[in-house]
Amino acid sequence: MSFKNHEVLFERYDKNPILTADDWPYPVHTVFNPGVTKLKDGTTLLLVRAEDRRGISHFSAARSKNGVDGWEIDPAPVLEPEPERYPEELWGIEDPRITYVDEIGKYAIAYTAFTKNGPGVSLALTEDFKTFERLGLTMHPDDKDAALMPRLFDGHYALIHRPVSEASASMWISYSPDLKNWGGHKQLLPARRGAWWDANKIGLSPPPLETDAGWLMLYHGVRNSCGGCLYRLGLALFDKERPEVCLLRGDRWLFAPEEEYERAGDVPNVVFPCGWTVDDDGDTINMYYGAADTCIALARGSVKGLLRWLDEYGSELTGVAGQSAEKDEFTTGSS
Ligand code: BMA
Repeated sequence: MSFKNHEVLFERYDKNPILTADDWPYPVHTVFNPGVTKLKDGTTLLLVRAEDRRGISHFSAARSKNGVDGWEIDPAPVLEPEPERYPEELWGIEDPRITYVDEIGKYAIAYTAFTKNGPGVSLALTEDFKTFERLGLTMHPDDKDAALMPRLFDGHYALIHRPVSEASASMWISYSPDLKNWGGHKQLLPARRGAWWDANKIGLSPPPLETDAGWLMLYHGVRNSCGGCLYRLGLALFDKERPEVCLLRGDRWLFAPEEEYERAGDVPNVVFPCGWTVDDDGDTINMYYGAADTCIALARGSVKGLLRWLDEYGSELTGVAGQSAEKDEFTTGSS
C-alpha cells in the first residue's frame, strides 16, 4: 500500500526487515521492539526483545559496525526474566529503552516487567551489556513505555512513562534523586480524545533526543477500531531545561504501518520503535522499530527535517503539563 500524497519523514531501508527470528543463533519465535544505543567505538547495539514459544520475552544483544547489516548476535540471551528473585518479571521482560547517563557513566535500561498485575516499569544499569544491575520495579502496574532522560534536572533523574487510569493512557514524567525514590509526578502529554489518531492511548517511543530547539520526542498513538489496534507515530518538542513543558505537538502522524512486514505478523499494523541513533553528521537519524510484533526494521530521517515538520504542523496549544483535557479538544490543528 502506498500513501503518495504525503511527505516521507522517515525513509525505510530497502532491504527491510533487517532482522528476523531466522537470524537468531538459538530458537526464538519473534524478535522486535529493540532498545538501541551507539557504543563508544561506534558499534550500534540493539537490545532486542525476543519472544519464545511460551509467549515469554527476554533480551538479546545484536551488534553491527554500520548499524545496517553484518549483525552479530550473542549466542545466548543477555537478560532473562528472573521471577524467583524479581517476582515482577513473572511473565517476561519487554520493550527496553536505553539511555546513556554521563553522571554515572552507565547505560540505564527502562523496560516493561510483565507482573501478574499487569505491566510495570523496571530499571537496570549496565556498562557492557553483559552484566546488569537491576534496580527493580520503579513504577507499579499498569505502567509502561518508559525511558530515562539522558540528563539530570536540578540534580534529579527524570523518567518518562505511561501510567493507565480509567480516564486515559497518557504520558507522565517523574523525578528521582537516586533512581529509587520517585516523585514530582506530572502529566507530560495527554492523549487526545475523540477521533484523533492519538486519542485515548499514547506512549513514548524512543528516549527523547536533545536538539538545539529542545527535546524531540517521538511517540505512538494507538487507534482501537473494529479491525484491531493501529500503532502510528507522531512528534512533540519539549523545553530543554524544563522537560515537562511542551513547546510544540504535531497534529498528524508521520509514520504508520504501510509495508507488508508492518501490516502482517503476530500483531498486524504495528510500528513500534524503542530506540534511535544519530550519525556523526549530527542530523541523520536511524530509527529501529519492531514491525507487526514479528521482526525488526530500520528507517532514516533527519533532525532538521523533523523540526521543520513540527514548525509546520505543530501547535503550541498543548501548553504545559497538566493542562485541561477540554483545551486539548480544541487542538484541531486548523488554528
Ligand atoms: C504494546 C506493547 C508492545 C507491542 C504493542 C503491539 O502494548 O506491548 O510491546 O509491540 O503493544 O502489540
